[in-house]
Amino acid sequence: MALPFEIMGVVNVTPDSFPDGGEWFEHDAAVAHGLELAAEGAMILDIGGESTRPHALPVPEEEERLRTEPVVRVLARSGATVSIDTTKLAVAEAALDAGARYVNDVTAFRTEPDMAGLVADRGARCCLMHMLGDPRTMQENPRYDDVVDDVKAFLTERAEFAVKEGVREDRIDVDPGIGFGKTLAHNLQLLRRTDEIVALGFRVLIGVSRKSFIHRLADVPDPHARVPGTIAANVLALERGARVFRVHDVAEAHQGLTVAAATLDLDGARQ
Ligand code: HH2
Repeated sequence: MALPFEIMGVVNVTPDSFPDGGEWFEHDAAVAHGLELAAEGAMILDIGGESTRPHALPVPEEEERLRTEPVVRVLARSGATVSIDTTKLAVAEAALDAGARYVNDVTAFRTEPDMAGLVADRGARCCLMHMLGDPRTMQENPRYDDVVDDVKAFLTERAEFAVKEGVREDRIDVDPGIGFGKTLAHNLQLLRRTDEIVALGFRVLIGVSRKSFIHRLADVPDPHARVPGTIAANVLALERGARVFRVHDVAEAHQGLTVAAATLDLDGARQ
C-alpha cells in the first residue's frame, strides 16, 4: 500500500558535507549507501556533490558533475526516484540524462533560472527551498518581519516563476529550508507553523535531519546522535501536513513516520 509520506534519503558524494562528509565520497560506497537507503524505505535518493553547510567552499561545475553523474546512473536503475541536489544547470542536466527525475535546488532556481525550463522540458519533479542569502553568509544575523510569512511569500514567488517557465504545479515541492539563514527561534516557528506553508497548496518537504538546532535544543554535539530529535521534528511536521522528509537515517525515520501516520489515521497509513 502506498504510504501517505515519502522519505528522501541523503547520499552526499562530498568530502566535506555536514554531517557525513567523506563517508560516501567513493563511487562504490555512495552507490552501496544509496541502495541501502532505498531498501530501508527511501522512495527518493537525493544525490549531492557540493556541501551547502555554512561557510562551505563552492565546487567547480565539472568536479561536481564527475562526483554525481556516475552515482545517479547506477542508482536510477534501482527503482527509486533519483534526485540531484544541485544549484548548477549543467550538473542537473547531466543527472537528468543519467536517469534522475527530481531536481532539488536549494536556491529555488535563483542561481540558474534556466533550471526551471530544464525541469519543465524533462517532466521532472523539483523542490524549491527557501534560503536567506547564500551558504557563506546565511547564518550572519538572519532577520525577518515574520519568518513564516516571509518564507511563504518567497516560496509563492518562486513557484509562480517555475509555473511560468512550464513546470507543472503538481510536480513542485516547497521547503522552508530549516537551518538555511535561520535562528533557532526561526526554525521552531517554521516547524510549528508548517500547516501555513502546506496551505500554499504544494507538497511540503522538510529537511531537519541531524541539523544543529537539535544540538542547540538538546545538547547533542555528535550529528550522528541526533536521530531522535530528527524523528520528533519530522513527526510533528507530518502532523501539520508535510509529506516529504529528507533524512540521513532512513530506517529510523521510516519507522517513526509509519507509526505516526497510522496513529493520525492519515490516508494510506497501515492499519
Ligand atoms: N538541507 C541540506 C542540503 N540540501 N535540500 C532541501 N530541499 N532541504 C534541506 O533542508 C536541505 C537540502 C543540508 O544537509 P546535508 O545534505 O546533510 O549537508 P550538506 O549540504 O553539507 O551536504
